[in-house]
Amino acid sequence: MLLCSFSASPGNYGPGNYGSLGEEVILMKTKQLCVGILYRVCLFVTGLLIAATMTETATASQPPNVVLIISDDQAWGDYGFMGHPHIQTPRLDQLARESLVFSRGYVPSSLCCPSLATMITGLYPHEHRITGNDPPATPGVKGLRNLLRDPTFVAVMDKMDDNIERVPTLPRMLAERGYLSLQTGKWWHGSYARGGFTDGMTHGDRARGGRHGDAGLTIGREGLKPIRQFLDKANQAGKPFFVWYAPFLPHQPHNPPEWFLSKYRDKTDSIHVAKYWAMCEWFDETCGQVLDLLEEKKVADNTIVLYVCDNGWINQHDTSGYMPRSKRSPYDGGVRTPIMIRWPGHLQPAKCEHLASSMDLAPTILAACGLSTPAAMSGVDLLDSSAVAARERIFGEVFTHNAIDIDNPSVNLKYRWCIDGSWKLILPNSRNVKNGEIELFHLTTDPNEKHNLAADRQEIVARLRGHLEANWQPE
Ligand SMILES: [Ca+2]
Repeated sequence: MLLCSFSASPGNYGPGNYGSLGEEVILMKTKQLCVGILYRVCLFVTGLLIAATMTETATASQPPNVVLIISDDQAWGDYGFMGHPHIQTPRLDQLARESLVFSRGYVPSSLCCPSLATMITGLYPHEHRITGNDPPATPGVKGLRNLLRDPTFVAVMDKMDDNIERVPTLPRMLAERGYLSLQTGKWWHGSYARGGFTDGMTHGDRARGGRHGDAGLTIGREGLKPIRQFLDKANQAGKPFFVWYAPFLPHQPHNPPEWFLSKYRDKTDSIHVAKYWAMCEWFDETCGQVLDLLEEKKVADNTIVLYVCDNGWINQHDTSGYMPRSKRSPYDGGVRTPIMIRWPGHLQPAKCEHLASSMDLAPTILAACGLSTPAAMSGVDLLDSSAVAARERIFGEVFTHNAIDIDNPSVNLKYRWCIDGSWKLILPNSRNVKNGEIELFHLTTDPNEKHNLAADRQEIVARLRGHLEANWQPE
């Protein structure tokens, strides 16, 4: 526009600027020539500007790609950016500097299968009905290896897996906007296709070890080739993509490469703890490799990266196992996780102290990708700051590891919990927790949940209990 205005100005070519007729004629011809050239230049530049505008519009209307990074069995504080004194997570620290970080993030359920099912559906376990990792064991058949060969057990597994086809999932919903979706890592519901992914690693064949990821569990531990190939495929197809990156990390087996383990051997007197810490750094390295891949393929600027962990893990001192107040428990060691969202050009990096839940991931992704959120999803769009600030409480529910009844979540329930501001209520279900007691903690002053205030603050117990009953009343 500036060039056009300049070339249309008559002052530069006015006759009063020249001394003789001959000169004037020459100058007039020169002027006409110049005007002609400038006119063409103008048209060319205008064309370029229109083309550039159209390109911008096309880019703006191109839905963003989505990468969901899911840690497996890692406590909420076990990152550099969350303040751990020894564990080094340089790549996730960098992601945190570039992201909207919810340091008070939670998952409703502190066990892998129901937790992941919540992320991909935006539903509570009592809603998607996937409450445990496995169905009830067949009487008389002992050991998972034998159970996976038992036709009765496998038939019940398949029936339990049907639940994922009964509910909307992110890949199925994103497909409505033309997305290609890739499953890598953990996946509990048979083939990746049952969740609506267009591409994936997990075959789900029980005869070949299908249970919680099979071939998918090599991702990260053995490189990222399937993701690299998928990004090329999406690029060639000209389609937006969704990547589910749920590696078997830092999950057991805790067998970190020696170059990581050597950094932690002298940081603790427990080799088991040192190995877990090294696993956290190994996982961090693979997250960095995923982010590098986005840069290499030049898609990072139009890709939303979300981060969450499926459940906590506090390693025991004397063995490679978890402490009671971590995985499978309703305590923060089991259900709390940082949640991060990076979206270059759309989201200012910041730290948010409001509550967040993995229930929010699906609504957040759908909104960012221009899709409406099904009414059944009760989470909020985490990019809607007013909705985040307005929410007063979040809920969770913890079930038995093996479902007792695959059709009725109430039968499998162990605990419900609610966080309202700084207060956290844990309500045991007497059906599956013998001699359990109601617990109330003030997380701000008692982050390790050591001081049960339920007896002293019964009015708060009653209030939070009312909220829990309003959210879900088990049978
Ligand atoms: Ca897990």
